[in-house]
Amino acid sequence: MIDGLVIKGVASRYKVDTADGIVTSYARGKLKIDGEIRVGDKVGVEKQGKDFVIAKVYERKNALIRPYVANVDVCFIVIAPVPAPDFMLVDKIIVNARMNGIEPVLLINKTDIADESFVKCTESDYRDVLDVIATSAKTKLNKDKIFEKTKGKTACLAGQSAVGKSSLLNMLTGTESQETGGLSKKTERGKHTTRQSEILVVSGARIIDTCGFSMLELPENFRPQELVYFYDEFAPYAGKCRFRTGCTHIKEPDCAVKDAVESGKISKNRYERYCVLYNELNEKWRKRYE
Ligand SMILES: Nc1nc2c(ncn2[C@@H]2O[C@H](COP(=O)(O)OP(=O)(O)OP(=O)(O)O)[C@@H](O)[C@H]2O)c(=O)[nH]1
Ligand SMILES: [Mg+2]
Ligand SMILES: [Zn+2]
Repeated sequence: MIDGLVIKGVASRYKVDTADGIVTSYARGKLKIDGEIRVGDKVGVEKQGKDFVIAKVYERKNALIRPYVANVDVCFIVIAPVPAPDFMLVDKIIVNARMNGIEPVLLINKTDIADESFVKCTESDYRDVLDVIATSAKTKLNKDKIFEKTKGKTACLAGQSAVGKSSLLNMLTGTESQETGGLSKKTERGKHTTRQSEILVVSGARIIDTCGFSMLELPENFRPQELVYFYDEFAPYAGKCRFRTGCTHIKEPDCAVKDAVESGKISKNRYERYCVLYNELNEKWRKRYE
């Protein structure tokens, strides 16, 4: 058996990068049934006739459902002025990444066609939340900063269709290896150009191009009270609420988080979306357990 890394998968055929080069491997019966092989998985392959088969999937350090990848260190959340960003989606990706021990980083792409205020407002909303990098696949703005975040690591790109994930990868690799697509004129939505995740190696980093998505759910068993643990910018205030660790920062009196929102220390937009997400989770939890 030789070990390798799954760099792409189409149906049940996988490209596996091994010490002997990239080989095409098929999933063995049970693994195929489980459908449990993802791009980013470390696997063992065995030669079987002309082909290779994946005989083993090694334990993962983490795994995401959207994008469907394993063993990543950094998740670049890509937004652009067009298609219009869904910041609720951004906030959910941040929670999902942090739950899995993955560092989220926000990339504001297409700055070449963005209003200055769009970039400024987004940077200000997310300033104390995560690293924000303004970039453009066209002008290559801050290409170095993106590289700095990926050195020696595995990173995935995540976000809506047509925000420019594949274009950014082409910028980073200096090639045109990734197919890119436009926006549908009628709906101003993406065309879902990328259909499979794929790992590319760029200056000592592994970066995964992924399929765009616009829907994301938090796990079924997510406790609403735990949502706040993934809002790093609330942390400096949370201990000062009247109900300390018991405060959800929604309706409680003498809430230091709400005060910080009022005085502009915490982004109002982020806080309002937190409330919406909390209420959604709460509703689901009640239906399920009461
Ligand atoms: N002006 C401008 N256009 C860009 C930039 N980056 C990407 N685009 C355009 O945006 C469109 C979508 O780009 P893609 O790279 O295919 O987007 P994607 O996020 O990979 O989309 P999916 O694969 O569908 O998820 C293409 O027409 C690109 O040329 C940019 O920085 N500036
Ligand atoms: Mg793409
Ligand atoms: Zn509070």
